[in-house]
Amino acid sequence: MEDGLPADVPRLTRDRPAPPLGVVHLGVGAFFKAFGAIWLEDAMAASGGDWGVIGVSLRRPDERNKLAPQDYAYQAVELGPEGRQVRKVQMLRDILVAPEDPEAVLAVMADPAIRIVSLTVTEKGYTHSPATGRLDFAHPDILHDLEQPDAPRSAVGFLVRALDRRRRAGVRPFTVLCCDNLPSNGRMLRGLVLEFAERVDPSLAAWIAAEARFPSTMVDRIVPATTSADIERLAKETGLRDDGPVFHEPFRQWAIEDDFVDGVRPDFGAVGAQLTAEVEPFELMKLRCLNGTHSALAYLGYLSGHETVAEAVADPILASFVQRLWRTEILPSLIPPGGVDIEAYTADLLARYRNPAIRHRTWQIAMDGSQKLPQRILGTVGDNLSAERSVDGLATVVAAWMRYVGGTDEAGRPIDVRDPLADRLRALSNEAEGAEARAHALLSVREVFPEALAADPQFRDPVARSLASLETRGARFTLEALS
Ligand code: CS2
Repeated sequence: MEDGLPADVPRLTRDRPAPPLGVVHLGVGAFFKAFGAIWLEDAMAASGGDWGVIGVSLRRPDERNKLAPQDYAYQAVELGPEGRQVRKVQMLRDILVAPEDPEAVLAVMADPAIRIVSLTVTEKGYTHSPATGRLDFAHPDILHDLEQPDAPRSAVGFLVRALDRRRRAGVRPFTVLCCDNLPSNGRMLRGLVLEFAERVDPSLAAWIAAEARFPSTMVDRIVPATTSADIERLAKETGLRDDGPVFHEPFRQWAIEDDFVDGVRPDFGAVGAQLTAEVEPFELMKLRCLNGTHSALAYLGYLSGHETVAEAVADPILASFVQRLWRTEILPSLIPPGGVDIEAYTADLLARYRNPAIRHRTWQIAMDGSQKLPQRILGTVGDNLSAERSVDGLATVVAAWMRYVGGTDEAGRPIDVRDPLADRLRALSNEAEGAEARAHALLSVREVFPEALAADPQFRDPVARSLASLETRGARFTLEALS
C-alpha cells in the first residue's frame, strides 16, 4: 500500500453519533481539528448544547476524502515531552467541498440551526491587503463573487451571501468566529464583510452591521502538518487505520471577545477559554511574541540549515537571537494583558519551541510570509520607530525573508517558496543588482510594506545592511555579528 500500512488494519470508527448541528467551520484542516473541534467537544461535555460541526473545504477535497471513510471521526495526538496521549474527536458531521457544490455550503450556512460560522482559512484566505486590512477588490475571487451570488469562492463571499439568505428568510444572523492569526481578527473580518455587502446592497450591510457579531479571538496551539510517517507510527501503536489524525502540543489558549449573537455560545469558559471584553492585548502579545519569533526562526533557521523549530532553538546562536528580539524589540512594544507575567510567557514559549516531540518544519512556517510579516513583525517595527527604539533585530528578520523569497539557499540549492506573491517577489529579487537595490525593490511591495515605513531610513538602511550581510556572509555569521 502507498502509505505502508497492511490492507488488513481495521479502520478507526465512531463510537457515538456526531452531536446535532450548531456550527459551520470554513477551512477544516489540522489547526481546526486540533483546536476548535476539541474546545467544542469539551464545552459540550461540560455544559451540553448542540454544537456539532459541518466542515467546509474552500479549495481541495483532500480532508473530506481522508475523513469520509471513517465517518469524520479522527484521532488527536498530544505530544508532550514525556509521552503521547491519543484522543478520538467526534464533532464533525460532514465535510463539504465548496468548489464541488457551493450551493450546498450556502444552504447549510443559511440553516437556522447554525449559530456560529467559524473560520481558519489562513491569512491569505481573507482576500485582503495585509498592509491595510482592506478588502482587495481586484482579487479574482472577489471579482468572481460579486458577479455570482449563488456560487461564491471566497470566505467573505460565502459569509455575505449566506447572511443575505438569512435576512431574506427572517432568520437571525450567525456569529462569525474568526480563528486566524490576524490582529483584531473579528473586527477586521467584519470590515471586509461590510465592504463586500455594501457593494451588494447597502441595506444588507446595515443589517449585518447592526445584527451580526464578529468577536475577535486569540488562538494558540502549535499544530505541525501531519506526515505519512506520523500516520504509520500511530497505526502501529493503536492497531487502527486513521487517515486524518492530527498531532499537537499539550498547550492551548483561547481568548475570546464575549460578543455573540443573542449571547448564544458554547460554554467555552467552563473548559478554560478566557472570555473577555478586550482581546486585543492578548492578540498583540501572541502575534508579536510567538508568531513574530516563529517567523524569525523560520527564515533564519531555514537559511542556517535547520529543518525544524526545535532544531533551530537548539542552535545557541538562534536561541540567543530570539531572546534578544523579545528583550530589546518585542516586549518594549507591548502592554501585556492584565495579570500576565510577560517574562514567564516568553520563557514558556522557548520551552514549547524546544519540545522534542514536535517536528514543526521551518519551511512550513516560512510559507505565505507576504501575508504574515505585517502583523508579526512590521507593527512592532512601526511602534519601535515611533518610540525611537532600535529595530536592528527585526530588520534582520525582514532581510532574511527577502533572502528566502529570492529562492536560493546558502548552498545554492533552490528553495520551494510558497506565497501568493512568490513569482513577483522572486522576479523583483532577481532583477535588482546588488543587496541594496534588492532590498529597496522588495520594500516597494505595497501589499506588505506601507509607504512611510518603506521610506524610513531607520528601517530601510538596517534592512539593506542585513541583506548584504546575509548574502555575503550567511545567516549564522550575521546573527553572531548582531549580538
Ligand atoms: C505558525 C503558527 O505556521 C505558522 O505561521 O507561526 O501556525 C503557530 O504555530 C500558531 O499560531 C501557534 O498558535
